[in-house]
Amino acid sequence: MDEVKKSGTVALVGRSNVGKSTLLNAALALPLAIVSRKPQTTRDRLLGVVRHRDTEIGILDTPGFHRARTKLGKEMNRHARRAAKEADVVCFVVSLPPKPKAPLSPHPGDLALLRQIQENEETPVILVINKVDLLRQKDLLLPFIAGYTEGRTFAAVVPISAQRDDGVTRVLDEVARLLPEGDARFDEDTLTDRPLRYFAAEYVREPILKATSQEVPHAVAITVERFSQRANGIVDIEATIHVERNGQKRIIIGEKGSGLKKVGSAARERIEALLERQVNLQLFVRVTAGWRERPASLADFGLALGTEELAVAPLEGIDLDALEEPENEDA
Ligand SMILES: Nc1nc2c(ncn2[C@@H]2O[C@H](COP(=O)(O)OP(=O)(O)O)[C@@H](O)[C@H]2O)c(=O)[nH]1
Ligand SMILES: [Mg+2]
Repeated sequence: MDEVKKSGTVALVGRSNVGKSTLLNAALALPLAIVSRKPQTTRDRLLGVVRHRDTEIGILDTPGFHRARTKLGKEMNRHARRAAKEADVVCFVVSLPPKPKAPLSPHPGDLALLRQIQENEETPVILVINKVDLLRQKDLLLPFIAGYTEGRTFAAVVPISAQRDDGVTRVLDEVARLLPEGDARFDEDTLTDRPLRYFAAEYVREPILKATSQEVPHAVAITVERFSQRANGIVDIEATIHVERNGQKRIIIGEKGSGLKKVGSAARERIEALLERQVNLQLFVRVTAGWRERPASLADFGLALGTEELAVAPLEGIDLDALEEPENEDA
């Protein structure tokens, strides 16, 4: 491995569902972050560390900017704003629409967000155009890109397909080019700043996002009560699935517990792959009414950023309706 000569962080920011977490996973060559077609899958920021040639890149995956209806949603937007402020480089990720057809124009929510990010920060911004695999008529791409770049300055523009790992190396090349000289900040085998139990919780949430719809995915939070390893290496995990209402609890448990069983086995497989250990996973479902509005619950569930105010108000002066996003139909 090359000696590290440069180091720094890049924040992946953008609307929900454009493929930020998929891009992080492609860069890590590991499905660390959870991905789904539901908006607001990512709830806080997640750091993944890659060594790219002579550069150590800390990649900050963030929640998608969206019109927040709950305290949870507001915290999520703040996580993203803060990551964009702190990072050395911002990758502003946009994507082609699920069924691209001419004429393609930029999403108005993207333009509103760009205005705010570029006005308030001196940080260089790389425009990443994701999901180019959806485009059969490749000649539509250039005018689409021009819709973003006209009258704006980007440090680079990189069309990619995060899902097919196409163009991801170029994103890392461009990020590395913009990072300052410096020593490695992490051990060579450090992958993330999050503890394993964080991923255990996320990997329980992921199959629930996939199996449920409408309000249920948003009303779910996971806490891990036990995470311990036996002498023979087996890892025992006990986790609670918090929902807001009894009806949601019934949906998750399913007929004779079949729903919960499916969630448990999908989550267990995912956790075992990360830990490379056999896992014994026990799940409980509990109604914690109104948790998304209760600061104490958000703190308990590890979703609060804290009380410190951002120097820049999140999403000030943005047409929030432009950020409305239906569930993604692709993938
Ligand atoms: N067709 C296509 N779909 C993608 C691509 N990248 C991500 N997706 C899908 O878009 C959805 C949202 O992805 P995710 O990474 O969770 O988006 P995020 O909300 O920005 O983090 C998922 O269903 C992904 O599988 C891509 O390059 N091409
Ligand atoms: Mg995400």
